[in-house]
Amino acid sequence: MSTVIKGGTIVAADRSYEADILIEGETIKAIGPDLAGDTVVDASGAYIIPGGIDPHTHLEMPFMGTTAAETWESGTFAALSGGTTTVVDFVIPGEAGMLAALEEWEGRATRQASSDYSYHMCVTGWSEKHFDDMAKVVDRGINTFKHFMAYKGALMVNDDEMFASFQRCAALGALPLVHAENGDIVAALQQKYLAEGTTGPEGHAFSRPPEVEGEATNRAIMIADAAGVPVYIVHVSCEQSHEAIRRARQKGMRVYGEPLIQHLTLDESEYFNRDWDYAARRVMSPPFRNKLHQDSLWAGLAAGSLQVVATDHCAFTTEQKRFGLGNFAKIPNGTGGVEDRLSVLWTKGVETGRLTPNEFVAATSTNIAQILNIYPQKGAILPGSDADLVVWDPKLSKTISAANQKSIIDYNVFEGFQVNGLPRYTLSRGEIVWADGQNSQPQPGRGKFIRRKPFPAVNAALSKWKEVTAPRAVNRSPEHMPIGV
Ligand code: DUC
Ligand code: ZN
Ligand code: ZN
Ligand code: ZN
Repeated sequence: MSTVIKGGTIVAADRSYEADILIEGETIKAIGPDLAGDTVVDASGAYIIPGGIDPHTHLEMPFMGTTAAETWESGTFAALSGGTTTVVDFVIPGEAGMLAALEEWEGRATRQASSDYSYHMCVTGWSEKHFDDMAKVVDRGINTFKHFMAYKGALMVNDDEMFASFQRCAALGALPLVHAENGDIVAALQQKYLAEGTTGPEGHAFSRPPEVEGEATNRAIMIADAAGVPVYIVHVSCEQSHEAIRRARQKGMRVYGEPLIQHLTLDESEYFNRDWDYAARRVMSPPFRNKLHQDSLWAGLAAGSLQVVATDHCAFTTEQKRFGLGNFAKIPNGTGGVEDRLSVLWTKGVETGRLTPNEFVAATSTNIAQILNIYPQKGAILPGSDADLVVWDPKLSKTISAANQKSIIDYNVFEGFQVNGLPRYTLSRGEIVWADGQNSQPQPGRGKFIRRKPFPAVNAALSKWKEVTAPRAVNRSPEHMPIGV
């Protein structure tokens, strides 16, 4: 059985061109003019883009005394309906450690996922067991480790723990990810605002100003430099953080920055002079910022100092948000976005001229695949790549509304947004899994775990301290080397 996608314009990260795509089984077999296949998918008048990759989701995550309500079943189908064919979710170890948590995540994902998926492993403390478990996690096909510099008393790691973990990442060829907010200052500001009687959702924004993000981003980058490892900063929301990333990149460090579609398009006015539910539904960390910060993020995407656009999809119901009535610090942090990332970015980015269609593809798919080391299996339209393809119709439009979304949450932070550009078809490994207007259904269990190998790249530290001590011992056993290196 073969499928040919005919009549469209292929938009890759590096160029756009007209060609047909022949798919055999789950992969792309050929690209060229006048190809024939058993089934024809009509792409006339449309673009063909590589399936979106959302590098940042929290499906069914236990967090802040509750569990994110978006399930693997609803979240991954919502993703496909919006043109995202792979999600990368965060595994949070509990008392039983990383490997036990991984089993839990795998249990949920294998049964429920309609889209392909991968994981990042969170490092929430440090011990000899963490040191050992990280190697086992890498052997399981996970090459990224996430560190929270915020959420004091819960997920937060201190600098010594982060430095130990970063050094371990360097030795394993893994990439550390960082949630960069100064958790000590956030905790102090939360107490201050609560003591002053500011208990509503606006207190959330006041207690997490851009300075706490800028400080932590700088610190994470310097610790990464000391450890000689690249670093990826998640949900970059402000100029202070973006500036730190720009500066490091200019010095030759591999530092990556990930803004979210929410921070690009929603601003701090969402928290002020609103009814409680409206504002609380938009409480996430970092909070939404003002227009100057938004402009900085858009500029970074165009200039390449920020590389990817994610969602941090971590969706709670209104009822769950109300756990924080009377105390903003207890409002579960998180918003949705996995369904709408591509259409909102197309409308607010490409249609406005801020991004080219090729930059759009780079930020939603190709750059992510490269940074996470799954390119060109994912993120590419090339012979041999997985046939994760979206027939992207710039003339399809809709008004975003919770009333007709695939997400099972009772609201949508983009409610009322008019978007142009939607998938006519989404193909996952060669199969049409979403067709506009055709009542597509989730296929729980269809999604596959995507293994990610360690990286060839390390950062030769700019810091000099290692040169005057012992040379760094890098443990690179052959199974930790990517193919071709
Ligand atoms: N921020 C959120 O808003 N939710 C999940 C975790 C995070 O860091
Ligand atoms: Zn040991
Ligand atoms: Zn975070
Ligand atoms: Zn997150």
